[in-house]
Amino acid sequence: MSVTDVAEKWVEEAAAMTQPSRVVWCDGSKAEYDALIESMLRDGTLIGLNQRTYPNCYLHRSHPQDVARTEQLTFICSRSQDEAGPTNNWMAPAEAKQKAGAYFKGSLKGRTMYVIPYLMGPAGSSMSRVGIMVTDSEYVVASMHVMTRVGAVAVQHMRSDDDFIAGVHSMGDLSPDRRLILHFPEEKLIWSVGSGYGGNALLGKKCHALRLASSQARQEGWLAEHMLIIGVEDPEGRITYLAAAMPSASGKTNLSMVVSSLPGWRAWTVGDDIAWMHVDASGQLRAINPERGFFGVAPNTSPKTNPNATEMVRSNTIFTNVAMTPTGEPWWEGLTPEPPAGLLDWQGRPWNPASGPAAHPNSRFTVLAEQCPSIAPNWEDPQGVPISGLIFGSRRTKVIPLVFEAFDWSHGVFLGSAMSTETTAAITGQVGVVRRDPMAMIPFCGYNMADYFSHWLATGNRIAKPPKIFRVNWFRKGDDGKFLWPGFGDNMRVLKWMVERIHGARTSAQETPIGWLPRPGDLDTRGLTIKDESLREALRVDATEWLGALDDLESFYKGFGRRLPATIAKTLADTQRKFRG
Ligand code: GTP
Ligand code: SPV
Ligand code: MN
Repeated sequence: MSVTDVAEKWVEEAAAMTQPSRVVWCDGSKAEYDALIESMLRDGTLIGLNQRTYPNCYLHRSHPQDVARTEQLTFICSRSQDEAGPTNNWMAPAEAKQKAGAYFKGSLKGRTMYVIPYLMGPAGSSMSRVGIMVTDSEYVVASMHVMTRVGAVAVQHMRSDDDFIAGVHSMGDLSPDRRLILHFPEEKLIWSVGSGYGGNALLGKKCHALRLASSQARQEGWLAEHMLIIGVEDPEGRITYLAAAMPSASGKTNLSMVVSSLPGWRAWTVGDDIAWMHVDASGQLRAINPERGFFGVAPNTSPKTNPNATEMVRSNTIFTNVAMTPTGEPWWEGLTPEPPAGLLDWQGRPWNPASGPAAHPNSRFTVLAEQCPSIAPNWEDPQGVPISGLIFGSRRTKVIPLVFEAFDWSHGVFLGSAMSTETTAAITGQVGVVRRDPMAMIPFCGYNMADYFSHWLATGNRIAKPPKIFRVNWFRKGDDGKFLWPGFGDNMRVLKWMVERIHGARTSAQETPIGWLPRPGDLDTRGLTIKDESLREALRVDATEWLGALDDLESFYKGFGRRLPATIAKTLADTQRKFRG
C-alpha cells in the first residue's frame, strides 16, 4: 500500500518514540483478521467459544481495571483552556506530550507496531474521513477491522497529503496511574496509552469520530454527534429517518434495531452510536454512520428485549468481559431468565453470585453492522440518509416525561443542552448519579460546549426545513421503583407519534411550558398492557419538580459565562416564567 510522505513520516516518528522491533501495515483483509485471531488464541488474549453454536465467536477478558471509559484520564489538549471549555478536562499540549511521552517511550521494545489506515464512513462519501492509528494490541487491530473500514480504501479517501487524524496507542502497563487519553485538535492528533478498552483504545470511535470530528465539524460546518440513525417504516411503506442522541448505555443500540410491537411498523438500522450530519446543497440535513460495526452493551440483551442483536451476535463476534457456560457459550445477565449452572464469570473464575454479576455490567459485543437483521439496505449510501427528526433521550428516574416535542429548532437545541442523565457502567466511577449531559456529548465534545450550542443554533439556520426535535425518557420510575414505560419494542409507539407529528397529521398533543406533550390517548396503545395511571405518570409534567431542575440548569449554564448563546439563556428564562405562571 502506498501512502503519502506525510503519513509515512508520522509513522516513523511514532516508531522512534515507541521503538518497536517490527512495523506492520494493516491491509484490512480477511486473511489478516484470521491471522490476528489465531495469534490471540495462541497467546490467550482470546478464548474460542463454542464453534458449533457460536461460529467464529471469541471471548476476550480485559484487565479487571480496564473495563470502561476513564473520563478523568481523558483530556482535550487545545492550546488554550478556554477552547476546551469548562466541561472538559484540559491539559496544555506540551505538558500532555511530556507526561504521556514518558509512558510511550520504548513501550513497544521487542514488539510489533501495527499501522492501521482506516476510513470512517462509507466508501465514496464526501462526508467520510480518514485516520491512521498505530497500536501494539492485536485486540485493537481486530476490533478496528470490525468497527472501521481498514486498508487501501482509507488512503484513497485522503483529500490531501495530511488529510488524516493521527493516533498513537499503546497498552502500556494498563495501570490507571499511567493511563492518558489525549486529544490535540489543532494537530489532528490522538495519544492514548494505558488502556485496551473500546472507547479508550479504538481510536476511530469516540476519540476521532466524536472528539476530534466535532471540532472539525464546527470549522467545516457539519455535526458529529453521539447518535443512532434509524429509518422508521410505516404501514404505507414510507420511511422516515431519525437520529437520536442518548448517553452511554442508555438505549441507542436497542432503539436502532428495535423490533416493533405495533403491527405494520418496522425499523431499519443505519447506525447505533455515531452520526455525522451535513446540510446538503438543497438545504436537507443528511446523516452517515461513520462506523462499520457495533460495539454494543451485552447485559440485558435478550430475545425479548433485542431479538435482532441476539441473532446478530450468534456468529463472527468478539465478546469482551461476558461470562461463559460450561459448553463454551457466552452468557450475561438478562440473556436468559435464569443463569445456567457452572458459569465462569467475566474474569474466568467459577461464578459466585455473592461477588457480583457473572458478566461485567459493561461487557460488550463487537460485530459487523451488516450482520444486523434490520440493517437498512441503504446504510452505506455515500449521500447519507435524509433526517426529518432528531431525538434527545436520557436516563432519568424522575421529572422527565416519556416524550415531548420542541416548539422549534432553537427550542430543541435548548432541550438538548438541558439534558442530564444518570451515570452507567460505560464509564468508570459511580453508577446512577445524575449529571449534566447536553446532547449526550458531555464526554465527547472536543471544544467549548457553549460554542457547540452556538454551532447547533447556526446549523439550524442553514436547513431548509429543520427536523422536528423530540425529548424522550424510557427510564422514568414509579414510587414502586419499577419502570413506568415497558420500553424496547413498545418504544415504536413513541416513534409512531413522532413520525405522525413530523408528517403533520392525525395525532395531537397539548402545549406545555416544555413543549408539545402527547395526552395518554394520543399515543397508540393498542395491544399494550400498561395501567392508565402508569401512562399518566410517565407523561406527567410537574411544575415544582421542573422549577427545581431549571434552577440546576441555570447554575450549569453560569459555568459558560458570556460564551453561552443568548437564545439559550432566554429560552431558559421563558420556560421558568411559563412555569411560574
Ligand atoms: P453505548 O454503546 O454505551 O453508547 O450505549 P447505548 O446507548 O447504545 O445503550 P444500549 O442500547 O446498549 O442500552 C443500554 C442498556 O439500557 C441495556 O442494558 C438495555 O437493556 C437498556 N435499555 C435500552 N432500551 C431500554 C428501554 O427502552 N427501557 C429500559 N428499561 N431499558 C432499556
Ligand atoms: C460509550 O461509552 O458511549 C460507548 C462505548 O459507545 S465506548 O466505545 O467505550 O465509548
Ligand atoms: Mn456510545
